[in-house]
Amino acid sequence: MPNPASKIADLLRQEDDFLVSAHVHPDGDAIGSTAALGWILHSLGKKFTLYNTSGLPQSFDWVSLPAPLHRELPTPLPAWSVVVDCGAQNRVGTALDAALVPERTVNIDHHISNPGFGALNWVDIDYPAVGAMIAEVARELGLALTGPLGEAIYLAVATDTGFFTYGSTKPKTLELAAELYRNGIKPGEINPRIINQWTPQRLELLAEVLSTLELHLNGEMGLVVADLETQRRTGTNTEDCDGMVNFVRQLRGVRVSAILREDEPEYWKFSLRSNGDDDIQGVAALLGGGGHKNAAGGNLRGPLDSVTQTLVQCVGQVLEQMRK
Ligand SMILES: [Mn+2]
Repeated sequence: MPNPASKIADLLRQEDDFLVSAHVHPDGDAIGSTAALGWILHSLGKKFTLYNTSGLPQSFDWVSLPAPLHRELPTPLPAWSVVVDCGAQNRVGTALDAALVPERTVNIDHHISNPGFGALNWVDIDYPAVGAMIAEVARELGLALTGPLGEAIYLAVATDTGFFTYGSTKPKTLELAAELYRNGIKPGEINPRIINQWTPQRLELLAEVLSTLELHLNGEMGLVVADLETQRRTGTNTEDCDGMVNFVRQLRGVRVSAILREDEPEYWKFSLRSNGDDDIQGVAALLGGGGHKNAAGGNLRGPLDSVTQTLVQCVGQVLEQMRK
């Protein structure tokens, strides 16, 4: 597609009445991209609704939004839906998944699994964050990346790149960060605001989760578990488990780190992390999930023992293939 950012910019300019949604249990890229698109539409004087069935996580309550983030779908559905950071259509949640009209959907994403479920699809895995793609759309529209728009884009890009440490970080990513810094973003203010959002309960959960560490595959895979009982005991929820898998990645010799998070009795969300050339997107795909080369996940059903076995087996299989 010739310059997809300008196609999307044209559509935003020409049409009116948009729904903006990212994936359920939104992370920094999802919230940042939603907010950034909202600010773009606000600048264009468009009618729009920001939507996420999970609502705004407490850790993002400081993010400046041009309109409230609704948990309920508006009826009727706005003329256009812009879906961001969703590798599959059902990532928007059941209500919007059922209501989405493909012919009136714009799909902006950076997941390799994305099948292109919209009328206008911009899927590019070279972007480290959807927020960086939204920045291109803003540029096409002649909007400066300043104020709340700049902040939203910074939130998206900083969080999805692990504060510019992951392999997805490109010279272009750092150039965007430099532009945002020049435009007024203060790293000493915004980074602590993004990072330092933990509750004592969450820290207690982390301690318990890390104590479940098991090493598999001759120490090349580290696995921790956050079961429902531990979440209940510490007064935390699934959202509080976010990012814990990264601590396991820090173990010397570990190539793949994993967390099994119990969302419903014996229904587990697995998240995998790796570094460099260790591509674990294939592991997730084997198990019906998706993601990126170094960060992927999916769901598994069953007792912990068998779910663990399945996951370890698949990781082992993929690591073995990479040795060949
Ligand atoms: Mn993302």
